[in-house]
Amino acid sequence: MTSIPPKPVLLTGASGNLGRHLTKALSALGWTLRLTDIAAFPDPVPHNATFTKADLNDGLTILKLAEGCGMILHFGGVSTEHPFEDVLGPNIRGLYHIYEAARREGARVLFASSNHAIGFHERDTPLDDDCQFMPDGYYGLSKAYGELMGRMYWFKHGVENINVRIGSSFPEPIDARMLSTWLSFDDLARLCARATLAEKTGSCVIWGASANTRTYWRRDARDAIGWAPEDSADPFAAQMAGRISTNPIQERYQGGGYTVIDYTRTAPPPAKLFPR
Ligand code: 15L
Repeated sequence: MTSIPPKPVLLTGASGNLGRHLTKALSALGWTLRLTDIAAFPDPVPHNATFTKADLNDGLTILKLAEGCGMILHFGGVSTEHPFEDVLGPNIRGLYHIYEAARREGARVLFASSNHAIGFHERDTPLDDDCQFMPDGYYGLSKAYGELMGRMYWFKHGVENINVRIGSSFPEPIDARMLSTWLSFDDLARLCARATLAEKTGSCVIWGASANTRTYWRRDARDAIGWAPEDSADPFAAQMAGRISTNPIQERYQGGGYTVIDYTRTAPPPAKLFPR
């Protein structure tokens, strides 16, 4: 299999931390990239890439940007917890524009989903890719909606999509929770490459985490696309020991700090998610 996609790849959210790393890694492989973001691109644009400043709310521009592309790596939109009205445009309407563009171009989509789509699962409950959505805020809810949008576009229009439930993609783990959720930038770049080059993907879910022995997550579609993480948070274990919060709710759930943003429940949390 060639390592260069036959058509250009559209990367949204190119000016963010993950987008900048992906730009560097994928352009170094010789890929032709179309970069876009609502914010200016802070680095020199690689010679085999172009950058267009655009708002995901602007469907026409997104359609034009995707013209001739075979893959859309969708990292754009609001990437942390925000009020509902701020999430709505970029993450819901914007995602619709991405999927309409993919449908028109016959392109595949990699959707940067998040662990916050399942954040209210308890940390001691290992999850498979078909677990229930348990969003821990408006941001996580938009990611759950995004995954469902992918499923609909696959069944209805044959648009392939890989939904990567990213744990915590940072240069290094910064707290004890990330010993479970950390995804190295390099593992992410290799995952995007495999998702782009795989012969078929259907509509699938991948847990976006490195090979962390303390992981919360198990089965997913990684074998089908030929990806396996090569890095691990394990070597940071001693350094992260004791880096936990004092909030028992935050420490109980997989979504960590996001679960306690605007948390107003006063009764103790339910012992089970779905008591029967
Ligand atoms: C995310 O989805 C965010 O984009 C990132 O900034 C982190 O907060 C991460 O989740 C996490 O859960 O650590």
